[in-house]
Amino acid sequence: MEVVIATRNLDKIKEIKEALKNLKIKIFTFSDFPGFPEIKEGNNLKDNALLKARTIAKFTGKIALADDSGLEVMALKGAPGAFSSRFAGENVSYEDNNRKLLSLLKEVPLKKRDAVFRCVVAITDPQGREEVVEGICEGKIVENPGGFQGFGYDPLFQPKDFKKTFAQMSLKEKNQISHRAKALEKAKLVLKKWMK
Ligand code: ITT
Repeated sequence: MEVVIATRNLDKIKEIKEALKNLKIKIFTFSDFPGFPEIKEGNNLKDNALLKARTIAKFTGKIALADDSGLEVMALKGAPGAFSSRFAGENVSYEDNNRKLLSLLKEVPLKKRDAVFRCVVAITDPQGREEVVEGICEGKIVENPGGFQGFGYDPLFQPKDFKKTFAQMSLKEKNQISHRAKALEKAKLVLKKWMK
């Protein structure tokens, strides 16, 4: 079975490849397909994931797996959510987004800094078969960035029942508990079913 990961985000690709490594599938990425489309996203994780997967399945003629994910901060009424990659503006760095988040939470005490990482994964094939699965990881936003692993908001996110941030965990550790890992566990079941 052949599956294309419908993203240009190298950090996501790394985590997705690691999570799917013991499935018997051949994984393709954007670098295998010149002209891989850029997809304009909206404000809803499920719609975005489906749009990315559909577009890439159509473009490549293969099964596509797309991830749309975001961080929902309770004290900010669920922001940045689907706007997580664009929180500080278009084409900003992870650091710009982290700086904005910390500055908005400056006056908020630790016990009110609850947050949820959410990941929606859509799997589609060129014939129009589609499945959508979701994973979440609860935690809080720390007051000072910690760690250098991972990507995005990882230095600011401390999962529940852990004393370190995602950025202080190895890829293997993060991939046991993260929102993406949980969604991909379900996605694996879908792919196994489609293999039959
Ligand atoms: P694609 O659309 O090409 O998949 P993207 O980076 O634009 O790439 P999203 O629209 O899904 O992807 O935005 C996800 C953003 O949410 C990402 O850029 C990070 O800022 C944040 N994010 C998602 N998962 C994360 C994780 O595991 N750790 C840290 N930040 C994460």
